[in-house]
Amino acid sequence: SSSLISQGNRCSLGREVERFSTAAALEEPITPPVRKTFPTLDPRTGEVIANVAEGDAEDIDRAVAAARRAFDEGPWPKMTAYERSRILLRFADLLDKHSDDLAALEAWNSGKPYEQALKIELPTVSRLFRYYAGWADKIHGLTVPADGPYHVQTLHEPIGVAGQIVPWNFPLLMFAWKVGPALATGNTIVLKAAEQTPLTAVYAAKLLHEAGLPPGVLNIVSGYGPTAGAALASHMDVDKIAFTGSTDTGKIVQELAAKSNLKPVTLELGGKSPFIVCEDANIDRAVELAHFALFFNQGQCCAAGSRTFVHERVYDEFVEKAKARALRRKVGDPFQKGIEQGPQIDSEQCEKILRYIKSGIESNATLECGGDRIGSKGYYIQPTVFSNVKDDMLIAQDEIFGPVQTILKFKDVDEVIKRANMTRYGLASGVFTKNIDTANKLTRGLRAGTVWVNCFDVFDAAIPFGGYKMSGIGREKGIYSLHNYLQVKAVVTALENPAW
Ligand code: TXE
Repeated sequence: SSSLISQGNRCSLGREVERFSTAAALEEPITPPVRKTFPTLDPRTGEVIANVAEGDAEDIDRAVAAARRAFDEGPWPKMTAYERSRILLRFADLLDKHSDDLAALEAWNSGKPYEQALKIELPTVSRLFRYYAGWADKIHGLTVPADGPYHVQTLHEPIGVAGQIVPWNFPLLMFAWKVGPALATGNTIVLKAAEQTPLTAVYAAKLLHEAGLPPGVLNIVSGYGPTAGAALASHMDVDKIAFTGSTDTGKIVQELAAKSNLKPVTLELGGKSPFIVCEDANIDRAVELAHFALFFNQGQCCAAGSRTFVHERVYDEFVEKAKARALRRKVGDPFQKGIEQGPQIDSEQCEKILRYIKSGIESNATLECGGDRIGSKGYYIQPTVFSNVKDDMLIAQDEIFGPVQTILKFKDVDEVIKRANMTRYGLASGVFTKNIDTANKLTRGLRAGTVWVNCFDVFDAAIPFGGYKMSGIGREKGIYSLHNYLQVKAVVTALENPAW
């Protein structure tokens, strides 16, 4: 990986990716003909890392046909669950072995700090696959006590060919959240990587192949949303679609699924999560966690604590310290040691964030620090803090998806519950208090898929994650995620000849 890190533009891995990345990836030697390519960029500079196969509807057709064959005829669904489990365990070991290369590729393609990718994300990814390997042979049906002389049982069967569409903010982690439960339950997959970050999914698919995954079980398509993504969501031979991305695109995906074959849909969408600091909280710790909750991953987190509500008694102290912390944040080349924040993913996101900052200034929120782009090369943005933010400002309502903290003031718990819930989103929330009654009131009152109390962004493999309201449908991770990829079949057997 040192060569990966030091070479700005191209490396042997880049060229390899050029050859490999395309549809039907695991069918004989992973290389269907490449008809078109598109460049994938380094967000530090905007320069080309590699040209990647551009899969379109035709490639999706071929990938789905491969997945269909692997499901209907292949060894995969017939394998024992223990064998499937062992493949996932071998894959997890390979992920650990290659974590250096994968982290470097992830940082290079997405701009996230290399140390973050290596020390936080890669271990989380291999842990996730071990977690799902553990589930593979523990999926039970029920025996059902029905009226009459019948023996009734339920079989939990794989759903078939799963279509999966993932975003660019955590390319490998989202790969794991999607692929882990689908494979553990015996499905086959066509996964469309985000157009900004196709590289690590292709690398990981190669490792799964090496771990013993049979041909056709996992097919990676690199390509754009309206072409490859839409073709997958509307495909008649795809049995289920899982999507992570924006709420607007989530609506399109659900519509395409409904208009084609009514395939079931799970969606993990945007958020505007409250982070609530009560008057009794340890302020220094709350400031640090609120900072982490918003700025982690360049602010590009669906769960980001993007509305920081602070009790009026500690508000001024909090704002001052939050500003000081943001000013201390180390922004720079993600491959440099100690860097906390790299560039945003691309120019489109960079421009979007700058427009929101402008809107915050225009609506008279107080710009405490930041507010500008850093340099003209790459997509770096200053850590930005707004205070005196009001509920109806755009910066308090929309998902900015960047390093912009907005701090609001509140007076009492009932009021903050009401205001925290005044959003179309309901993905996550954070609560900071030492008072058990306040904590209980908030955890029951907040309409969000996760409430973190005195912590934030705890993403254990066993903890379910997903949204209320327009933040999504269904849950990923944990036991709940398995049901997204299983069908229930009721088998009813007469115990004796019925009278009729
Ligand atoms: O998202 P899209 P974009 C939010 C965040 C961000 C905004 C826009 O606020 O600023 O979304 O980002 C595929 N049919 N999140 O434009 O479009 C696309 O190719 C099928 C939050 O990148 O949702 C990619 O693979 N698929 C989010 C994936 O959808 C389509 C993470 C996500 O892209 C498609 C990312 C179509 N018509 C952005 N159009 C989170 N929840 O974490 C696009 N895609």
